[in-house]
Amino acid sequence: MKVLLVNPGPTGTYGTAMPLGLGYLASYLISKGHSVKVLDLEVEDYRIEEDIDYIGITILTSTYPLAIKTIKRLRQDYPNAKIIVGGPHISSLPIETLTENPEIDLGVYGEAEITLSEIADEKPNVEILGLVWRDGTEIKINLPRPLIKNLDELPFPARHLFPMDKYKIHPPYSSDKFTNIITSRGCVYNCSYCSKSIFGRTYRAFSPEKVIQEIQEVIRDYGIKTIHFYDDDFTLNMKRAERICDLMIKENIKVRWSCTTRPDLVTKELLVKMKKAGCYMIAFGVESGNNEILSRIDKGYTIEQVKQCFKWTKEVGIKTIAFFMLGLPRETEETINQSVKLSKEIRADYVSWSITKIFPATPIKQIFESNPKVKFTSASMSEVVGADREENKYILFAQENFTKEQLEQKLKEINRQFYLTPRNIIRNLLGVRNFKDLLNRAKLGLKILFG
Ligand code: B12
Ligand code: SF4
Repeated sequence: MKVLLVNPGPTGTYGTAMPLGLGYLASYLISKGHSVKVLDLEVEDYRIEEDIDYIGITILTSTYPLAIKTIKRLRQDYPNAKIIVGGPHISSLPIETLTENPEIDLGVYGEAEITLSEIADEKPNVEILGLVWRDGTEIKINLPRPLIKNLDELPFPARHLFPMDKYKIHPPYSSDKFTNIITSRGCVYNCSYCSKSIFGRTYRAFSPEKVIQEIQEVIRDYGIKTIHFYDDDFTLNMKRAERICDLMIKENIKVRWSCTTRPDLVTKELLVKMKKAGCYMIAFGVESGNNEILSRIDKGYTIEQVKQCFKWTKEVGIKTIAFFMLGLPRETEETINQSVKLSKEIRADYVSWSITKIFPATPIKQIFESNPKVKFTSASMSEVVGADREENKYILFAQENFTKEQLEQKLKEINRQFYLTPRNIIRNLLGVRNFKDLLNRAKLGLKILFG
């Protein structure tokens, strides 16, 4: 069968990266004998392909309004192709997504390589696990698809189908030729704002040897100089992270890389190894400077662990990004001040603040609801991804002790306070690698400071 995979866009997100989910679906379909084309509207113009049997579109809740517009257009341009949707949004709201959108023929929830290839093999709908489908006027949802046990059996993402030269990671990440790799799926933690609709709380990982092969492939085939590992927590299994570093050192792999992880998932020894293996930056979720809030949202670490982790990372010479959230349950002036104080104390190289948003099927909504005075309002697209000001009824803001406008104002003030200190201005200027990097940093700076 001939399959077209589509990433909706442009979303206006600052920085772009290859959509790895579509990359895995493409390579799996090819390995089963299907032919695949890709249209990444985040970085490419809309175009029509010939003889397409199935169109697969990925949807995040944040891209839902944009994706639906794209689907309507695709429906007109491909009247005979079956339209299939997958990704985090439909995995959280499977029935609603099909009910609201008659243009969609089939939905896939959860991990989808096998499910999509069974659809393309024309297996009867009723027999396909993980499928949402139409039986006349009724919408049916089949039992979930069990997760793939051994990820090493999957082929590498089909990067050759994607416009690899068009992806650009945003500063402060390195502006050298970059790609993204994901070395594991899932996370065992339970942070209450986090959407777990695809991989659940089960953690599975590619073997370190397979990870090294993928790194070597992207360097050889695409001239990649920097990698960002998109794992939820790159060091969740610290022994495995250490083994990946050991292999990078042993194979003399010349690449600079960054990753995201939790403050309680590093040791000084591991950080030393990571630095030696080429790690230049780590993004840590910190979220709040108040231990009660951290425990209320089920983070599972304390401020003391956060301080220790930033101290070690600095000592080792790896740059840090700290993510903080504003407007978490029971946030007050005092807890915001504690977060600001912590963000200064840990001396992170970059601090990124965001206002708490509630995504479908995440437990944080119930936490807010335990306070009867909380009011919920929906977000507009621009508040989530920056595209246009369309309302997105599936992403909510909770107005508890602050209105949304008050939080936005706080966010601007905090950013100005942090980035306009002489220390940070000098450090940012010293960090500039070339003219392109300078322009990117200037653009990002204006965006952060003036919204
Ligand atoms: C990397 C990442 C980003 C990158 C994306 C860059 C890129 N092009 O990949 C950046 C930093 C830009 C980003 C931004 C945001 N992200 Co993000 N991100 C991720 C992250 C960590 C990894 C994505 C990934 O590569 N996964 C690996 C692949 C293999 O999995 P997958 O994409 O889910 O694909 C599988 C299935 O979903 C399915 N599938 C996917 N597409 C399709 C299509 C079809 C047709 C079918 C059949 C199946 C199918 O099959 C795939 C293989 O099994 C995920 C968490 C996670 N671990 O997945 C969050 C995640 C996707 N992001 C999330 C959020 C909330 C955001 C933001 C809204 C954050 C914000 N600003 O507030 C923004 C929105 C950006 C936007 N453009 O809309 C949520 C989404 C929740 C939801 N309900 O939509 C997630 C799940 C995090 C979380 N746990 O809460 N993100
Ligand atoms: S550690 Fe990260 S991925 Fe895991 S539950 Fe918390 S926010 Fe989600």
